[in-house]
Amino acid sequence: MSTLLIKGGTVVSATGRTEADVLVDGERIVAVLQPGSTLLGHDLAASVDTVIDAAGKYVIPGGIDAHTHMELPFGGTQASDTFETGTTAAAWGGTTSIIDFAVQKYGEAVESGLAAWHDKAGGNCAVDYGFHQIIGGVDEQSLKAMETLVDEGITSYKLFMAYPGVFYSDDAQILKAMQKAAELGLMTMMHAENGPAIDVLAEQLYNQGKTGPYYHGIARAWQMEEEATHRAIMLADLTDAPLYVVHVSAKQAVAQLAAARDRGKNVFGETCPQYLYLSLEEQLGAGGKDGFEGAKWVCSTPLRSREEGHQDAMWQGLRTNDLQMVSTDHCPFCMKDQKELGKGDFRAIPNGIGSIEHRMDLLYQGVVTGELTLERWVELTSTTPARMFGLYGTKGVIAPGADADIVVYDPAGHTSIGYDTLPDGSPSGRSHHMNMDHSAWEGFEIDGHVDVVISRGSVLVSDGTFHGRAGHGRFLKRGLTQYLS
Ligand code: DUC
Ligand code: ZN
Ligand code: ZN
Repeated sequence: MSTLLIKGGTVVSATGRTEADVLVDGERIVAVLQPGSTLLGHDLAASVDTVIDAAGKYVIPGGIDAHTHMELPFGGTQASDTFETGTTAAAWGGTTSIIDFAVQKYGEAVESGLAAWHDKAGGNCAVDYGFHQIIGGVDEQSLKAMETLVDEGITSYKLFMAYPGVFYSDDAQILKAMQKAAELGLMTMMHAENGPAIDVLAEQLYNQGKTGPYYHGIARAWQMEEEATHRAIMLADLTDAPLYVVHVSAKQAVAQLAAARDRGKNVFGETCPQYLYLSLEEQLGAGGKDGFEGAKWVCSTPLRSREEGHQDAMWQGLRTNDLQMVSTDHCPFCMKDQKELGKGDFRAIPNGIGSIEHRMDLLYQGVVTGELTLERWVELTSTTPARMFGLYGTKGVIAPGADADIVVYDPAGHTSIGYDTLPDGSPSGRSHHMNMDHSAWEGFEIDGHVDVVISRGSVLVSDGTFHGRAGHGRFLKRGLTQYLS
């Protein structure tokens, strides 16, 4: 077992910051000490195997991305990152744990969906990983199977109010699942969009010849998100089931969450970097309403109008704790052969954006621009995800006994985001590690840099080099949520 001292940095937690040295023995943090401390007369720097100089840098708990989709079969294709490529990209970006979604498809047993996810991820991850369980068909069998999830370390499951005929659950199914979840202590995660109504709107637009990616955003109107969010909250209220609404993008949905929280309900919301920075006009409409470049940014819920102020409302929700977390909903597809499936019909564009590598940086930029405090950055990207999904203590904190998942972040560094070939084929001089043929974040500049990434005491990234390996990441058996009021 090796020992490590991270020396001279500013340790940032969800509640404050302090100058401290962090001592790691094997996989765990064993002490957080006054800078330059000796311990029982030992010169620590001379006694450990490795010293990392963090002077002038932030020392933060490793990022936890609680919403990813590696190798997800979706929209007639499959998300382009494998567990190996996706978790390697995560490590490069300072994310040391992910929670991916195991899928039970309609007609399939929950147990076999889950086993398939263990097969895909086992031995292939560069960082630690857990699972939520998608229940794509709520029936007697899947309700019964939910009873085994807690023992499997899977304490949250996702339902969809969208995608009729694929993952969709109707209100009766949602009610039954929430009753079961309340009994078991499971967190219900909800894709809150009114799918049947959206499908009608999408068909009408298509029949009018409005076939480009821009119309994906028009069909998935904010009213569809607000209505479904409200309905999910009411069903959760009735059943006393804690509710976590994923990928919130409409300001009206935030208002629904805020109102429920003001009534004391255990209702939570996650947003994603794309809903903070990107918009209907600039990205989905890139290349004009009938262009196809906007396909890069087709995701659901959709990017929303900047004119309507949704992005500002997301930042505000993060400040006021009406939204508690930022995950990526990392669901990458290449343009070639994947997004292109929807040329001439936006309904066939696979839904998803790849951001796992950039979440910590993109949110840090919110600190630079004054949207968030440093402490809130740590809380949103690591501490709350750990508490929300039953990992806190082991993950999400720099404290003795916690896993040594640590990022050294340089506020004087710089990160230029992008991919090496621009849409016109010319070189951009930038690269990423996600398995994608483009970047949804081309041209984003970050006034900070992920310098060193440590997972359970192993240095995965330092000096611009990846030292990790597929198979380092372990399955995280999660406990029940630690976030309920
Ligand atoms: N919802 C997700 O959470 N991820 C991918 C697609 C979707 O609709
Ligand atoms: Zn979803
Ligand atoms: Zn998702």
